[in-house]
Amino acid sequence: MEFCGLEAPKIGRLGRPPRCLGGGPHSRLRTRPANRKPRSTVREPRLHYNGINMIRFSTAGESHGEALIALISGLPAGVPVDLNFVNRDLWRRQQGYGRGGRMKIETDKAHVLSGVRHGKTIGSPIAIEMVNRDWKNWEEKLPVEAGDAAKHQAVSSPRPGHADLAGALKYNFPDARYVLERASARESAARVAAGAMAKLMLRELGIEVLSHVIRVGRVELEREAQWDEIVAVAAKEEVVLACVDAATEARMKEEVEKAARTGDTVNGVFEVVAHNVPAGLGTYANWDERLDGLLAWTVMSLQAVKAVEIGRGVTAAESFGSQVHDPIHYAEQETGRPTRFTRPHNNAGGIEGGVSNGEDVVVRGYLKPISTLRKPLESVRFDTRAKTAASYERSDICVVPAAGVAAEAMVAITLAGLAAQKFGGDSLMEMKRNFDGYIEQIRRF
Ligand code: EPS
Repeated sequence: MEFCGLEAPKIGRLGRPPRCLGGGPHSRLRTRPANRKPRSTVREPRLHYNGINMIRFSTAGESHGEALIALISGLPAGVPVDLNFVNRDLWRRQQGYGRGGRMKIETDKAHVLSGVRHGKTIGSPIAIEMVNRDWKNWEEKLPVEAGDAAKHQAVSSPRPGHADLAGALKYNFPDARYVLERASARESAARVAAGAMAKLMLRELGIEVLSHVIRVGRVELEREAQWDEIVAVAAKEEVVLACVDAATEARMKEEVEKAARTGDTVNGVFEVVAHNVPAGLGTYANWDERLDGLLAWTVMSLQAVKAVEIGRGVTAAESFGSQVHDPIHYAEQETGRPTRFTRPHNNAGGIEGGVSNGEDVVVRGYLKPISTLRKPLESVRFDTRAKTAASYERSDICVVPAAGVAAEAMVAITLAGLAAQKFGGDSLMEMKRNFDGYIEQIRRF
């Protein structure tokens, strides 16, 4: 059978056949008499269903604009939507020792505009709005209409490390105000809202995604964190630095205090762990479908993330192979997981050959320190080019726990995209049936 001029794909890895870009079996081809040749021999392009495209998501909104918007589509119908769960993640992103004054103004809440009815997804795009409470203080300074130019609050000397200079040059802005409005990490609140939706889908497949902090400045967690400890950190009602070890967390806090005292900033490293990920997400078959590559891209896209590590990738580079690779064992008894293959450790971070291997998927993000310094670095004025100090306006001193929550969202969206690709299904029931069948297959392997 022909499908968009190509051989029809088997319902298998993709779960459902791709829709056509017009002219497919649902339109003209079906009504064309069997003996008539197609009008054109040019093959229709096949939709590229990679992990990112299957679940599409985007955000809109500026830091001091009226609202942030998250748009996510591709989730199957029937996923229960618990708004408390979404709002809890939004709250978690606002927490942490070293957060700035803005977090005292905002109480981020998801206002779902579409795609959810009677508490469940309906398969349509989900739009979520989060109002910026601070907008009322900026409405006159940053109006949508022309407004009064005298009220414009210019950012007149670019901050080293921020998008200010590169953005102003690129968009031909006379100052950096519009640049920072969109480049600000405030945008990550919208990612968290979309990511919570992806997490809700993953939760139906038994997959959970959480994060914790493993380094602030020079203070590092010097042991492995257990999944239960990470769960406990995420459940706390008071977030300090989201470290699983209290003594280390106290020393991390001192690092932030040191930065605060000296008008400086400090960041560190978060670790995202995706628990219960089945083997087989992502593939080595094509470079742009490798799970590690997709995670590196999506986590690196977060503000201030300057390096991404999968498992113990950094230490692996300075170690012998015998010390790094995770030996493969086989359990005689049921393990409570789909497979009886076990590993004594997980240096690979749950990914081998760009494919999840059944262990926890572990991704670390390395954050540069926030570039807005109370004791600013050297810069020049945009207008006169005269030497001056970089602009300063209210900012954070340390955001590692918050960035970890934002990275959870990016990991969840990436995994949900690959799960939707592998298991398919327009309804959750259909997706779960395919998922359960696959889990049974790897259990019996
Ligand atoms: C942020 C909101 C921002 C900053 C911070 C992150 O609010 P404001 O600029 O009004 O203080 O606190 O943004 C940055 C770190 C940055 O570099 O722009 C948030 O909601 O996370």
